[in-house]
Amino acid sequence: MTVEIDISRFTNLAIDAQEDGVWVVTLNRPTKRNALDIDTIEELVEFFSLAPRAGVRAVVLAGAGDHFCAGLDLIEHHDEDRSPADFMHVCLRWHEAFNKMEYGGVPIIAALQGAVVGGGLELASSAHIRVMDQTTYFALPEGQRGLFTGGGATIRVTDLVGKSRMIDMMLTGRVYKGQEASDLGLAQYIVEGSSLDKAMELARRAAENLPLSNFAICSAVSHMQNMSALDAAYAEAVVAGVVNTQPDARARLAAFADKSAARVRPDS
Ligand code: 1HE
Repeated sequence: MTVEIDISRFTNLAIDAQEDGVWVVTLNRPTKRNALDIDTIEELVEFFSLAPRAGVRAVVLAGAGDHFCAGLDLIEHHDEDRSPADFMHVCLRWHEAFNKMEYGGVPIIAALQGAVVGGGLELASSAHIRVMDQTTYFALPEGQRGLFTGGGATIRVTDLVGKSRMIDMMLTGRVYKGQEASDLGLAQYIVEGSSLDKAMELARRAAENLPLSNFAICSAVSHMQNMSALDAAYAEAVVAGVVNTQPDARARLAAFADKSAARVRPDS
C-alpha cells in the first residue's frame, strides 16, 4: 500500500525528504508572506493525503522568509469576488487539508516565526506540536478585514486558548507573542534561537517511535475528543489492543525487561 510522493509536482510547497524519514514541508511564497491561495491549499491536500501511506515518519511544517503565514490570500479573494457557495467550497478544501493533517496519523511539528495570523494560525493549529521563537506572533485579524474564520479556528484555536480569548482575538485583533503566547497554549515550545532547529529535533525524536504508535497518537486522540467519554474509552481500548500488541513493539519491551532500555529520568 506504499505510495510515492512526486515532489516535482509541488510548486507552492518546497518539500525535502530527509534520510531519517523526517520531511520538511515549507510554504514557499515568501514574497506573499506565504498567504494561502487555492493552489497552496490543493498542494497541502495532496501532500497530506499521501504522507500517511508514503513512509513519512514525521513532518516539519515551516514557512519561507520572515513570516510563517499571513493567512487567507486576501488579494486572490478580492480578485475572485466569490459567491457564498464558492467561498464555502474554498473553506471545505481548507478543512480537507487541515483534517488530513490533524487526523492523518503522521506527526506534524510546525516551526513558527513572524506572523502566524488568520488562516496561518488555523494551519498552525492543525499541527500536533507548535514551536515558536522570539519573533513569532499570533492574531486573528478577520474581524478587522470584514471576514470570519473559515479554516477551523472556531474549533482548533478555541481548543488551544478557550472560547473567551478566541472571541477577544477576533473582536479586537489582539496579538499574542512571547512567553504569554506559549503559556496560553498557542505553542508548546518557545525558543531563543531558531524554531526550525527545535522543530527538527522534535521531529527526529518522534520519528524514532514506531509508526503505528505515532499513527494512534496523531489520529486517535483527536477522534476521541469528538466522542462521548464512554465511546472514547471504548475506542481507546480498541486502539490500544491493536497498537500495544504490535509485533514491532516486542523488541522494545524485551529491552525494558532485560534492563538495556533507557529509563525515564527527569532530564530525559
Ligand atoms: C498578502 C497577504 C495576504 C501579505 N494575502 N497577499 N490575513 C491578514 O489580515 C494578514 C495580512 N498581512 C499582513 O498583515 C502583513 O502582510 C504581514 C504582517 C503578514 C507582513 O507584513 P510585511 O510588512 O512584511 O509585508 P507586506 O508589505 O504587508 O506584504 C508583502 C507582500 O505580501 C505584499 O504583496 P506585494 O505584491 O504588494 O509585494 C502583500 O500584498 C502580500 N501579502 N499578506 C495576500 N494575507 C479561510 S478564512 C481565513 C481568513 C483569514 O485568514 S483573514 C486574515 C488574513
